[in-house]
Amino acid sequence: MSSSALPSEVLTELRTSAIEVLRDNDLGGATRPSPTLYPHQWLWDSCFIAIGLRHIDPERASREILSLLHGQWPNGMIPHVIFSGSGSYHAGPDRWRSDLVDGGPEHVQTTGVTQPPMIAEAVVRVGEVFDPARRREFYRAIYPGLLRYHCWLYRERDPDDTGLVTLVHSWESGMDNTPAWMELTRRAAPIPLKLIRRLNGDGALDALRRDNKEVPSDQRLSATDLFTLYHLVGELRDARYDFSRIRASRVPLVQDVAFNAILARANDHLRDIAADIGEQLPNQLLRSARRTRAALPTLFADGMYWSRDARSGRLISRPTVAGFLALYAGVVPPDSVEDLVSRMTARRFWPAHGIASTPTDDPDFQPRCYWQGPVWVNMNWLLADGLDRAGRGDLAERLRAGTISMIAGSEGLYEYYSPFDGTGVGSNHFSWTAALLLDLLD
Ligand code: 9WN
Repeated sequence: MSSSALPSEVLTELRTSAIEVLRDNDLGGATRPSPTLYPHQWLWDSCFIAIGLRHIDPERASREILSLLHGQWPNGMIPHVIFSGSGSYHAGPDRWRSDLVDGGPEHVQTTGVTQPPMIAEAVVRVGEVFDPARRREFYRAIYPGLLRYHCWLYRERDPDDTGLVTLVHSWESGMDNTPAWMELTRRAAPIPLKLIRRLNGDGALDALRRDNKEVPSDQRLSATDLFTLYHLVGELRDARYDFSRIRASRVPLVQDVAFNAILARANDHLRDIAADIGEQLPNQLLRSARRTRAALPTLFADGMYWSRDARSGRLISRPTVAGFLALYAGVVPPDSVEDLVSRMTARRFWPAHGIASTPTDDPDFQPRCYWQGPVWVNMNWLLADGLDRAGRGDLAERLRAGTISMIAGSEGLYEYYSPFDGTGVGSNHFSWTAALLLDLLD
C-alpha cells in the first residue's frame, strides 16, 4: 500500500467508490471505460482495469484480459476498441466498417488499429495473485493469442526491422491530441478543415460533434483536430488497414516513444510468461525484442526521449509525458537517470499533482484539456513503476501518494486531472482511475 497521509476512513471510502465504478461499468466479460463517453471495450483500458480488478476478483480480472482475444483479427492484431456495449460512441463501428475488410474480425465489430501493448504487464500482474497452478492455466489460455499479437506488431508495423513499430493514428498511441502527434496530424488535414480552422476556429464544427454531450468541448480535443482524426480513419479504411497500403497514403506515421517503451517491457513479460509454461519465444521475436531495446536510445536527444516522424526520419521534439516512459521500459542508462528524473520533476512537468501530459510552458498547454496538459492516473502509475526499477523508489512513492490524494481531493473518479489544482476533468466514473486507485491502495 502506498504511504498516503489520508485518514483510513477516507481510504476505505475511496476503495468502496472504486469498486462501485468497476461494478457499474462491467459489461459482462469486459469493462467499459466510462458509462457515457466510452460504452465499449478499449485495449489498454482493459489492461489497467484488470490490474485493479485482481485485488477484488482475480477470476474476473483474468476474464477481462482474455476477452480482448475475442476481437483479435486473423492476422494477429488486437484492436483498440471492440464494440461490445450498446451505447453510442462518436467513432463507432460505422466509421471503421471492420465487417467489410477481408481478414477482419470474425464475430464482432472492431476498430482497425491497435493501442499500447499493455496486455503482457496485466497478465503478469494478475498471475501474481493466482497460485502457481491457476497462474499457469491462465498463462496457457492467453499465450497463443498474445504471442500472435506481438508477432503481428513487428511483422506488420516494422517490416524494415528497425526495432521500432510504427503507429498510423494518434488513437493508437492512446494520447489522442498530444502536441507531438497533432503537429503531424494537423498537416495531414484536408484543405476544407484547414480553412475552417483558420477562418472560424472550432465554432462551426463544434455543433456537429457528438463527443461533447457529456464532457464540455474545452476539456476534449478541438473540433478541427477531432474531424481530422475522423478523416484519417477514412484513409485507413480505404487502405483496408493494411500497412503496405497505408504507407502509400498521406497518413502520419510515427515511431511512438511511449508505445515502443511499453512494447519493450511487454516483450520481457511475454518471455517470462512463456518460460513459466515451458514455451520459448520464436527466435525472430527474440531478435525483434532485442532490436527494440537497442533502438529506443536512438530516440534520445538533448536530454529527452522523443517520438520519430517515420516518414522524414526526424525526431518530433515536442516535450510530453510520453518521453519519460523510457524509465518504464528500463532503457535509461544508470548515469542518465538523474538527469531525466530532474526534467520530469521540474515544475513545468510536475507543478503539484503528478506528471502533466504536456508541460505548462508549452504553447499548446491547457490544464483541463485532455492530453494537452492534465495529469492521467495511468501515466503516474507507469512512471512510478519505472522509477522503482530505476532505483528511485522514494520518488515512486511520492508520485503514488500524490496520485491518491489528488483523486481523494476531487470527489470523483475522473478521466484526468488539472496538474495545478487537481480538479477532476473529462469523464467521471472512469474505470482505469478506479482500478489503478485500487492497485495503489492495496
Ligand atoms: C479514442 C478510452 C480511451 C482511452 C484513450 C483516450 C480516449 C478515445 C476517445 O479514451 O480516447 O480511443 O474517443 O477520445 O485518449 O487513451 O483509451 O478510455
